[in-house]
Order: sequence, then C-alpha cells, then structure tokens
Amino acid sequence: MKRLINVIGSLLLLALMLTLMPSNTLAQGEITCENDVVVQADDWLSKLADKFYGDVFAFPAIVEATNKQATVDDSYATIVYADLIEPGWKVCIPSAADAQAMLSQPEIELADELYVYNWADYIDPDLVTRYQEETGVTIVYDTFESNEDMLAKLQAGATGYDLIFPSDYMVAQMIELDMLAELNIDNIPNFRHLSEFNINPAYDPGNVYSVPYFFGTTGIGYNSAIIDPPPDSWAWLFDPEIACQYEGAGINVLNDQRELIGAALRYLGYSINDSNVNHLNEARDLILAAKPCWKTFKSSGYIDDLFIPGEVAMGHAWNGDVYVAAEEVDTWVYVMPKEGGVVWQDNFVIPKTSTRQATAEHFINWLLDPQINAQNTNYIWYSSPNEAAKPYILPEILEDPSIYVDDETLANLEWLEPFSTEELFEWDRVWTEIKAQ
Ligand code: SPD
Repeated sequence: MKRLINVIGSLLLLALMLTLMPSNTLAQGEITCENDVVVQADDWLSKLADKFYGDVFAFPAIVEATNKQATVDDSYATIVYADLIEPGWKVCIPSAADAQAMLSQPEIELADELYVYNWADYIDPDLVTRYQEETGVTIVYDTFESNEDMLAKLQAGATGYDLIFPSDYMVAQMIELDMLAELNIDNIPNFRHLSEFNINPAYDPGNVYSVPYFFGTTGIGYNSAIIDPPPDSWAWLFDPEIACQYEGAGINVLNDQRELIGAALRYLGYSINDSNVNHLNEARDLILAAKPCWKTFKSSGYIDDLFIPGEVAMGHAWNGDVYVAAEEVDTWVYVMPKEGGVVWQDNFVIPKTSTRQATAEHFINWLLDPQINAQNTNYIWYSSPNEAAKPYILPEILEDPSIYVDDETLANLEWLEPFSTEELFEWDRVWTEIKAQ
C-alpha cells in the first residue's frame, strides 16, 4: 500500500513538473540531439541501449512528452523516472560530443598517494583497490572510533590526512576551528547527483566545506536467536534489571560520547543534545549503574570482532553495521527504540593541512559516480544520498524503512548539534567520569 502511495506521489510530482516546466528548457546550455526516438514499448530503455554509446546510464538524455511540454534532465533523473516514461514519448539522445562535454571529468594531476581517515567498515575495500588500479594513486587508509577521537588526533598534530569523514555536528565544529579547506566543486561534478534532502545542511550551508557521504541512524542491534523478547526500548541497555539478564550473552555499547550519553539522555526523556549539568549527571549515573552489565565499549570493528563471532548478542549500533552482520548471521536485527534516537550524516571533508586537495576531490567525485556509489551502498548498507545511484542499489536496502527511514520514524529522531565550549567541557567531564569507573 505504501509503495502504491509512493508511486502515485511520484506520478503526481512528475505531472506537476511537466506542467510547470517551460517548453524545451535546456539544463546545461545547448544540446544537439543526435537521435530522436519515439518510445514504442515498455522496454524502450533496453532498445535504446546501443544508442547510448555503451553505458546506458552514463549519458544525458532529453525526454519530451508528446504534448510538447518538454523536460530536460542533465542525465540521471531521466533514469530514476524511467519507469514512468510511456510509449509515445520522445527521447532525445545528445550527440556524443555534447554528452561527453556535459559529463567529462575535469583534468586533474593526481598525487602519488592519498591519506584517508574514515570510520571502520565504511567503504567497500574492492573500491579502494579499484581506484588505486585505475589511477595509480596509493591510498593510505586509517580509521577512527568517534568524531572526538578523530578531532583529538588532528589537534595533537596529525597533519598528514587528505580526506576525512566527520559527522554533521563535527563538520560545524571543524569549520569553527578553521580546520577545513573550501572545496573546489568544479572538481566534483558528480555532486549534482545528491538529493536535496542531503545537501545544503545547517552544519555547512552551501556545502562550502563538506559533501555528504552516507546517512543513517543509531539504535540497537540484537541477535534474535538469543535476545527474547525483542528490545523495543533503550531500557534493554540502560535498565540493569533487563541488561544484566544478558550479561552472559554479552552487550556492546558504542565508544562514542555523543552517541552513548545522548541515548541515555533520550531514555531519561531529555534531548540528545541536552547540556544541562543536572541532566548530564543523571545520564552519567544511569550509565554507571548499567555499565557492569556490559561486556565491551567498541565502535570500530565491532561487526567482525563481536557481532559475527557471537562475542555479544546485543549492541548499541549504527544501522548499516547490523545489516552487514546479518549478511553473515541472519538472526541479527536492527531496531530503533521507541524513545527515539539519532539520525546522522557523515561527510567528505578535506583538512586545510592537506597538500593533495585536488586528488582528494577526484576521489570524492569517483565515489559519487552512481554505479560506484551503489556498489559501496550495497556493501555497507547505509542510506546513500545519491539519487542517481538508486537504480543500482539493492531493493532490499532501498525499501527497508530502517535504512531509508520513513517520515514517521524521522520525526522521532534527533540530529546531533554542535556545542559551545562550555557545553563541550561538561560533556567531556561526564564522559571522563564514565570511562574512569
Ligand atoms: N561502520 C561505520 C559507521 C559510521 C557511522 N557514522 C557515525 C555517526 C556518528 N554520529
């Protein structure tokens, strides 16, 4: 039923766009149509494939309705709505020269190496290998456990990184600290594939310093073969009466202060961003009471080290990671507690200290290619902000409301906000007290 409503919604939206679109508007300058093809049958896409110079999805097309109200797509939007195009419509294939001009990659002299600093388990390793083989650039890869650990390492003098993947609020903090380079968006033409929902975020208006990578949520992962009844509340982690029942089976919590204290605040009925000292102390006491029931604090490598081998049966977790574990042990399930949790977006940024900015931008652009981006999505199971990648993303990812969250779930989630120096001080104090005991 929901799918039907979505399809009807898309049809209405398309009809509205066609009505409002001025006739024969060109999105990117003049385009010469080399072939005009009137769509004869539902399988028009496959019939046109040979006219697209090889890769059917790699070139722009103009789709014109027979009523002469035309819409122009600079490439992939056409494909996203391909199933809405009906027999009788005309598709214009631009000349090879125009297509190439529109989609050509900027010429960039690439560096020999690129130093990347990312979250663990957050890229298909085959893509790293492939980029190295295609370009000759050696990627030196390093991972971090939390935004705070990453920032602390940079502030301690790690100036060698060229590309980093901080979350939303941390981008704002790094901008404030004057740590980020302004991006040369001309080097990232695939930025155009990103959804309106994800670009121009409050933490970096205009995407001056950051480009969205993936977005997701934080909830609870559990092995349904062991944890019964299924968790529906943060109480499964924070109420010792419940959590300690699973002490033997094992519980992991994220080693991430914003996530763990935030979840405790939310369970107590406060905002995930609350910095009231009394509320923070209450969250600390809640965590300290539950801590003896937990086996591990780990936010890096927990899929392979804890979830898959069965070292733990439940964990505070980022959604995609639980789905990756479920590919190996299919009883792992992700759930968002009824009290709500965190929605987040991770980003590409380039630190000011990088000496290989253009190469970093080239790698960002390469990862935003629709098919490459989809391969990455199908490996890490997070929500991609790349609209043009959707035709290549596994339907079980696209259609899962715990990955591409619906509006009802979203309404119960919060984005982590950046803090003032005073607020940071209080959060650090509470985190130190939690880790010390
Ligand atoms: N396994 C990698 C998961 C990356 C998760 N993003 C972190 C968001 C922190 N708020």
